[in-house]
Amino acid sequence: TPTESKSSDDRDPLFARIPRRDFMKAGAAAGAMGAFAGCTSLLDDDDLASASDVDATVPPGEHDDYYAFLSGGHSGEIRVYGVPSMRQIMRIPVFNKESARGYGHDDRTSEMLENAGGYTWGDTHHPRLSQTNNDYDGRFAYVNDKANGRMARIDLKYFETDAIVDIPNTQGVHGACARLPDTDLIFGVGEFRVPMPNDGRDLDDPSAYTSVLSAIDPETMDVVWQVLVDGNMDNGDGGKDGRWFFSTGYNSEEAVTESEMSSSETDYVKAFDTPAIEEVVDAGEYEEVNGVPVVDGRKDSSLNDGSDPIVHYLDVPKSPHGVSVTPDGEYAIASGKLDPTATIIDIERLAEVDDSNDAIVGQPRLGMGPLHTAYDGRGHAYTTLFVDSQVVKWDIEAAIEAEMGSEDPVIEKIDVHYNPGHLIAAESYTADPQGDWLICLNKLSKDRFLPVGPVYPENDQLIYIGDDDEGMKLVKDTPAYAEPHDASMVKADKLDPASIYDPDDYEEEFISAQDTDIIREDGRVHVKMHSVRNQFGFHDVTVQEGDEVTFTVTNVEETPDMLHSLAIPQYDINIKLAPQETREVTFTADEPGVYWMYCAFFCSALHLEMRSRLLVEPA
Ligand code: CUK
Ligand code: CUA
Repeated sequence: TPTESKSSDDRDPLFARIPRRDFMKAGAAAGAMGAFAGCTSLLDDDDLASASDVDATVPPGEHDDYYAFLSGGHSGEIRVYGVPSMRQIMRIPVFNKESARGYGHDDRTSEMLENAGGYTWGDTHHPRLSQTNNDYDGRFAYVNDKANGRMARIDLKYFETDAIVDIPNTQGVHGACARLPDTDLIFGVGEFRVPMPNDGRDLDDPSAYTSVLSAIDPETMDVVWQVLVDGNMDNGDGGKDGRWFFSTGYNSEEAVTESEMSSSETDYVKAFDTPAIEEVVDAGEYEEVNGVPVVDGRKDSSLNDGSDPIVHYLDVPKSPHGVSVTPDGEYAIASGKLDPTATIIDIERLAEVDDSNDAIVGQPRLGMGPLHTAYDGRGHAYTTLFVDSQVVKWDIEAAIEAEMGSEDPVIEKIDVHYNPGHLIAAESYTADPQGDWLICLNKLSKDRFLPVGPVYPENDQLIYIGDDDEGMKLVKDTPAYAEPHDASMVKADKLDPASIYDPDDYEEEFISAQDTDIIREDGRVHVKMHSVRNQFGFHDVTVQEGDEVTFTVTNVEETPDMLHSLAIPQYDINIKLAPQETREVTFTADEPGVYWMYCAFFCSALHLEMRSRLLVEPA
């Protein structure tokens, strides 16, 4: 039936709030399009041929054109896909422990996770890659932890997490984005409002709760300042010229229940004038809370009452969710979520007008549940419609010329399956999007894949957007484990990952065959050993019950792809060792007995023989 391809699902909480007439309209359009889709036999052969024209096949042995970095939501990780094949090439653990990469098992990564709060999970939403001059420079990716208010950095030389900051004074860091053109600040957008500091005061006085925008130095990963705001925030994006940062927000009502949070007709887009905020910090006009300078950017702050406020509050309908800046840097476009429109903010005007709302220059009517917007670099915007289960393509300049609320700027809609959140077009977050591929990250897959029990995969759909005459083409379904939110897509030749480790890049001591040694002093045993096909530096390592044991292990191979690991199962250890990599692990040998240590990567025909004994003598 027509409605099966739509998300007209009466359990959908968004649906309950859409005005009745909008529902009717959406329903009618859905019915019409669904009926058409159900009659494929009526399409002539030409239509069918053009629908399969786009070739996204990448033959065996060939490489993709793009890397896509998808967040993994509350799996805590990042996934790396090749586009257009949509093959998952790698997973990068970030806030989660992961045994196959030894992440959270060796001393360095477990200390990093411990120092970042010691949580065992996180909720990654927005992976953004570092840029130089508004183009990807291949150095780092940054991603937020919405759950525990953290920000992590991934080193793209090794595709591994190398720093995490646990951001003080905030709970739930949602939007994550950089100040461009040169990624000189990373912003974490505070979502949940809490007392400041959250030390037991004002427990049940929500009017005293606050949320903050946090600015993080991308090199040191220190929080350098925060701005206190009214209402909470949601997503964010940076302007292209080093000045503005935009965040959406719901709950301008500052309420604590769902119905109160969505009661008012408008919420804020906040525009942060970041150099002005830095001046305020330099002038010492802040309060230090938990070691961070906190600037008051609330509406009634004295810093906001002149003609040049540090934070502009724009009234945008209704619980705006996504916000993204156009590739030319001229507009910030925010989506209404509970309103069928998107709001176009003219960034240059923002600095000129007395009333910030006068910088709103367009409000096209797009459809039900608009969430996020991506760009092709040809003047088009692509917005996900969560409730309608569609992607709508529209013309940005036409939307500025049209009357507010007009549907005229809409060029085309395509059904997606189902309930899309983010979508990402190739290099959409740079000044020069590629305009060919778009991935739509759908929250529900319903009937698209073989059933696997009550937990369904999500569906990341590949859409070709490179042909404005032929229109958008849905090319591929890709099941995804819970749950991608956002992604960044970068041309493959802009990244230059290492194929083996460079020992100069880490602090652990490189252990060659000659260095292999056991050092014992006062209840401490330091085992230094190399590993190579098909053995560890020692056949046996003997320690005393109660000894504190450190293994420093190097994989001395120089052949790419020749990984080993050191697994000591009964001590819950598995450290992975890529070629030329050294890792350390420390534990207390508190159980006497014989423990086989083995290599967990299938490294050669004698891989199973690559094992040694840990002998723990009773005290
Ligand atoms: S959010 Cu998840 S679909 Cu974190 Cu950008 Cu909109
Ligand atoms: Cu080394 Cu298996």
